[in-house]
Amino acid sequence: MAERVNTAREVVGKPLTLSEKILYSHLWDGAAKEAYKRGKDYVEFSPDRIACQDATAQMALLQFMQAGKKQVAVPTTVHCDHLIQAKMGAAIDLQAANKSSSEVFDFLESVSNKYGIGFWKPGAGIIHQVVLENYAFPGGMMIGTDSHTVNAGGLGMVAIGVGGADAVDVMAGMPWELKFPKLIGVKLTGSLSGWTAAKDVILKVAGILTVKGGTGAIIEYFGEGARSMSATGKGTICNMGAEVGATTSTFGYDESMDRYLRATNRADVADAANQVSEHLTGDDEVYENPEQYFDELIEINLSELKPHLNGPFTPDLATPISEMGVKAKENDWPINVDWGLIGSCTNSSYEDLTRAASIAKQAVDKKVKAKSDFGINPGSETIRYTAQRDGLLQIFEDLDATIFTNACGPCIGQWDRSDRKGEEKNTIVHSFNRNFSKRADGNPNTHAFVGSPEMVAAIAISGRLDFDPTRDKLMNEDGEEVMLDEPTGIELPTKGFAVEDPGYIAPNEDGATVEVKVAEDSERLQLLTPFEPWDGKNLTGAKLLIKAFGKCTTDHISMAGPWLRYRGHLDNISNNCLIGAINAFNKKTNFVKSQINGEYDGVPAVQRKYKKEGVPTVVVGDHNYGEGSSREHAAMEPRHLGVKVVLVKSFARIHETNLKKQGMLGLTFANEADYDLIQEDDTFNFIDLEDFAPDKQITVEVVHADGSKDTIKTNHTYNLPQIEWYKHGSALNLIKKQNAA
Ligand code: MIC
Ligand code: SF4
Repeated sequence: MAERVNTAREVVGKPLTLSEKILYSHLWDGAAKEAYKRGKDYVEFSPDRIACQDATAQMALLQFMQAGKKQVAVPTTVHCDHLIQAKMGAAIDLQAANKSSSEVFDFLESVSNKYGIGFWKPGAGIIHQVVLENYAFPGGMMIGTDSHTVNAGGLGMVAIGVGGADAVDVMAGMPWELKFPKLIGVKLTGSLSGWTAAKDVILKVAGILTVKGGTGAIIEYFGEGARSMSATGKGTICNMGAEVGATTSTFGYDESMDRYLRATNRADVADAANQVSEHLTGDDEVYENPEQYFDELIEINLSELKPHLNGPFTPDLATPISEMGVKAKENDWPINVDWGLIGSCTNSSYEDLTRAASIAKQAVDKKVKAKSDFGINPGSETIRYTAQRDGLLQIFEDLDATIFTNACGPCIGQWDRSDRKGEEKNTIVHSFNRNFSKRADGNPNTHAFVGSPEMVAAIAISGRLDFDPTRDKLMNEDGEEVMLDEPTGIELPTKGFAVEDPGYIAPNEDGATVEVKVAEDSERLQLLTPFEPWDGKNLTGAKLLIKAFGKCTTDHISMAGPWLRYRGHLDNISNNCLIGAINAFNKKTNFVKSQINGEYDGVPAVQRKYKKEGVPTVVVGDHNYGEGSSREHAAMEPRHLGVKVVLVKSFARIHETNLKKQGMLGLTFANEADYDLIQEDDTFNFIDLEDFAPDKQITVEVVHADGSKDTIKTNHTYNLPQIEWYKHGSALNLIKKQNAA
């Protein structure tokens, strides 16, 4: 590392940020030879490891199985966490999941066993907590098939969320490509105190940057405030960097990371890190004069930072607790809170549980009954076991909380909510990261607000969204007014972490004889058939499938919740294609006009008819199209159903790459206002696609129903190798061809 960092510093010709040190020391071609232009140059990297979760691993591994390799080329793990529904509590729910998803878990276990992949079984924990506890290390580079892979930035990694096809490249021993990111510096001064938590740092940053402000950038945190926070607190901040579109976020190596590594049985890693610690943080000059080295700089004084709640429906709508009452009234947000949920990869550490438990305990001691229901998802079996031993879970249970499985649960719509079934307007608060419409319970009228675990606990106890624990009193069972004291936390368990069965299964050394079975008639798994290559011609006569209005996240394009069932079966999951997107012409979801017969129907049905008739189609969208998840289903489904082009104002990073990998044409309006020209009965001709080349615009004739025509320009970001993916029909088709050669 020292050698590579020093060479990079010479080549770049100035002091380096931590992000640059990690990026330049992981170049595929070895030591740096040139300085890359941020936000411009595509660079090939060589990540140290890969992490996959059950909902995305199915498609990733189905693709890897086609690549013709015997073993994965870099250490890889699969984590079963998304497919477990929260309903009755951990014991019953886990059993139910093991039964209902056994086919998928067995598939993942056997593929992992065959190809040398470590397997974490259902109940072992949420991918990003398990990775932080076992695999993340300072100065490393990791990719993962989940957007919150970035959580590992809490241990000073550059960890990046990708689609499965990107992971397959690296599993197959090829480089991983990324546009060299821009760098946003966040200087943290002061220190956290009182009700303010690490979560509030990122809730504040989200308010500043908005859901797309971090696109194409790494956020690097530094300053005394950064050093004063725990490693898991740093993880929380990095985790939610995904919510501002950031490529990843990171922190320089410090004592909190040393402590965390030792507490998680990795003294060897801590010792090794201490030997090269100067390379595991930004150069002094950078942090002294950050404005000279970062593309953008934000400064936050932790001592002045107030606790926030973000939401509803978007994670960047930040409101300080003290202003919530007024704002909720203005916006008619329901004040009564039905549920307080603590968990998700972003806030399910031991420290998080202790801070929330310190509030819950006061409620018990001061005889205040919790007004809202309480649900807890511990981050890992290690955390759960330790929290149980230390009496933390009992405290929540004394408040009638339900302890759900160590898994994603309600965070991804795996929640059989007991209290409400319809579409009633209601409010929940949670310590998760995302709060898009319908996400937790499928109800479009559930107003979900994101806060720190301790704030969620306080609000759930009060039952009110406008409760400000620094000011407001609660009435206890004896009719006395009481106040909640500030939360207290324990960074790492004083008696150490403990666990009986962490839930890990190591792969066979030689997997050659392991058989992977996919039943022919399975409704959950389907072997892939390659996408058709491009015929090299201009695309003409393409019809508009849908013009999506406003926010169109991956949850709108390929919903999770009940649909997680079909993540391994491309044809079946395609029945959810774009069903959450709002049709700009009638403001309805899943209701679009077919130009074949003039009738309105659901998006998948209309598109399947176009496919049958051999009619190419186009999807049009707004800004930050494909925000949110890394799920490549959002790109594969339209591709499978015969959509040829996705034309939008702007893309979220992972989704744009996913489209390219799957052989789709992803374009952006050169002139944003041209979005307004698109009408319901439009036909599109891409008249110079034959000359598809890097940095060259593509011209589109938009022919309207009355015969009139607008000719518009569109941009794209394909480089030469990516154009090869397009030509071959997908990146995987190209890999297969190369491996066969
Ligand atoms: C999410 O938080 O949206 C998910 C579910 O973890 C996704 C991955 C998926 O869709 O399987 C993500 O963040 O990438
Ligand atoms: Fe799971 Fe939620 Fe984290 Fe995604 S954000 S990995 S669904 S806990």
